[in-house]
Amino acid sequence: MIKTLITGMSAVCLSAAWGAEAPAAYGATPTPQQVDWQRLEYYGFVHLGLNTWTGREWGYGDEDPKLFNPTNFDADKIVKLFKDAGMKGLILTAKHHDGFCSWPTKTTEHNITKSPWKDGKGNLVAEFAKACKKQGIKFGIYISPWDRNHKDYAKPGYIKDYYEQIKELLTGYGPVFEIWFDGANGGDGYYGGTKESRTIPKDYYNFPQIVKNIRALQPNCIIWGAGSVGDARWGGSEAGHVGYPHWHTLSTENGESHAKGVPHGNRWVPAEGDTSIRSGWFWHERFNNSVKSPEKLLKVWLECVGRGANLILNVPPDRSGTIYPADAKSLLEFKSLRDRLYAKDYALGAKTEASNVRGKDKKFGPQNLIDNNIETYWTTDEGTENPSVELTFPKPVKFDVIRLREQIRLGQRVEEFKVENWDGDKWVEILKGGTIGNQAMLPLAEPVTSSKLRLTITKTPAVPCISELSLFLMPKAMPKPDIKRQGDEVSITAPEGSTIYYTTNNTDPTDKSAKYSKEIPMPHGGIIKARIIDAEGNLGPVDTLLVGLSKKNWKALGKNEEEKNNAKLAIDDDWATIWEAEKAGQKNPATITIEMDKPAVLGQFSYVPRQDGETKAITDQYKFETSQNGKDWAVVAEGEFSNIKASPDEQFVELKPIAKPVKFFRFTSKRALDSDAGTAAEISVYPAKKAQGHRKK
Ligand code: FUL
Ligand code: CA
Repeated sequence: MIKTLITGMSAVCLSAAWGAEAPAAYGATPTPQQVDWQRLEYYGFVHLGLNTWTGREWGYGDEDPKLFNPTNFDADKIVKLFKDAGMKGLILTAKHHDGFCSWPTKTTEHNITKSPWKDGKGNLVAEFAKACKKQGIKFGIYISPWDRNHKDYAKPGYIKDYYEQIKELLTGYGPVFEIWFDGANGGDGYYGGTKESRTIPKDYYNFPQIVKNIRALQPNCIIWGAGSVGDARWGGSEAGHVGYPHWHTLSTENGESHAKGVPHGNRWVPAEGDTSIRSGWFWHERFNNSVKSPEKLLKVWLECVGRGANLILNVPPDRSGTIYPADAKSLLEFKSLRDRLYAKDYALGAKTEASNVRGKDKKFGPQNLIDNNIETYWTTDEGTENPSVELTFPKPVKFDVIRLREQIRLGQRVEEFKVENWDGDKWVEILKGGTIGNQAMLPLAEPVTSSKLRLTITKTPAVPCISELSLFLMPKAMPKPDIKRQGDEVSITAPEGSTIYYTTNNTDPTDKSAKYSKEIPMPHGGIIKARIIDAEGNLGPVDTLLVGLSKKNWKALGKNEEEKNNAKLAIDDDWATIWEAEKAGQKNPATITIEMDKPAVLGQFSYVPRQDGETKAITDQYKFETSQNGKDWAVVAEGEFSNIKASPDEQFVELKPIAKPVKFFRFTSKRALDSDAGTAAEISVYPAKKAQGHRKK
């Protein structure tokens, strides 16, 4: 009896000793919370606040809380939409830069109890938290460090209140999966009525302390931003995409590394790409035509989630508190595009064979790549050179997207890999990849038909631990035409053979609308919408362009030729050429003065910041004036281009009503980013009537 027991025990021990040992972790590794978070992939952002009513992107801090009144608001409806769209959570702007708190905080009067909504008894945070819990998606909080309302901002007094606000939010509303610390700190604001510019002292917020406080209250909450001590980082652009090759690691806090991370860095700080489904983070009527198409969103998806980052997509409610129909439609169609993309994984069912398996142990074998289990992985013996796996398909498969995943619990390793297809007598490379990490879902230029495929890991500092390999086929989507203004005319281009329909009355084109055949004259501007409709009557996505007055015969004025020639670059219909005040020896306030060919009643102007990737010298405070005779000027707009550094998009500004037609306008750069002279890639003006709509670049 005793003998059998011993034999039984040693058998157990021996089998453990025979099995190969898992590779040791490599470099920085994620916490279990970070792994869970990285697997969420996708969640929604909700910007709703006083800006929704003022039309601003950054409130100044002096807005009246009485404006806040989303009369048809229903958190359940919004949460249901997000859930139907495949989102795993929702993050709400509990407090944006304007300082307005959308919960009844005890820290400031500038809060929702002063709003007429629900007779001052409303609590936006509570309603969203409850709806998320009820419908089983996660709830998160955005709480801006910058507070343009608080009288003590940039002084010690504010910090106490700010910490208390965080505490209120983390103790009153159940689990918070992510807390968002925006990096924007613009300087000027209302600040209790002092209306001044304030600079914060170094380490003002003391993020290490904030992190400690949060961990004590909600240890599972992912801290986004927070200087160099957070759990997750910005993806580096507000267009949603992140860089590739893509690393989940950072070494030191370094602005340049947001998009791509730092190869083999010593801190695990995975990226989250953020973008809005429409122009602006808050809902504004003027952007109702700017909603991203499902195809465009799929592109963002591939360049964000497909590179291993999480995507947070902003879908902001309008003034009624509901999601605008065009936004909701695009959001759901984007979901169905993804469903089609993921509908079939063509790698499943293949026979797998590896050049090397760690300790010849089946538990590390290549079948783990296609077992639909993200935890199991293929790995090799130490020191194996260029390990590879062959997949043989029972029947040839066709695909144009390849997705790989590493077992990130053991760290991010792979730097380069390649995929080859067997063409009958030799291997042909179809993909040269960089990093893998959480996932690398890379589109091929062309669909590939394959009976045998080979993955080779060509560069890695430690044995690869690859957990999944999938093959997908991109859903066929109808392309969007491209509308362009050229001089007096508008042209529309689309892939050859497609039929384009367009309207100029701000309605979506149908097959009853005008068919496009040649340039459309539009010297006085207007709004043009176009889409492709195929032979079966399928409707493609609509492209919209708000067309300004023709600049063809405009004159740039100036003291000398240099000034004039320089200013011309802002009215040449070319976003690549830039007016640079400094080049003509001008300093802020620097001006461009334009004489139009004909007098016009203007309703709007737009400013395109430089599009060359630089942010230096982008104008962020402006003045816009008009004149009938070029001598007497009236200021018809003045303000800031909020958030232009992070989102360098075309800015549209409505003008104070102008009674009589004007022949001249003047744009003044009052302040510019990191420079004492401004720039402009393009300035346009729009007629007063129907000054509506806009599309993002
Ligand atoms: C930025 C902010 O300044 C924007 O207003 C917006 O909230 C965006 C998500 O983050 O940094
Ligand atoms: Ca230009």
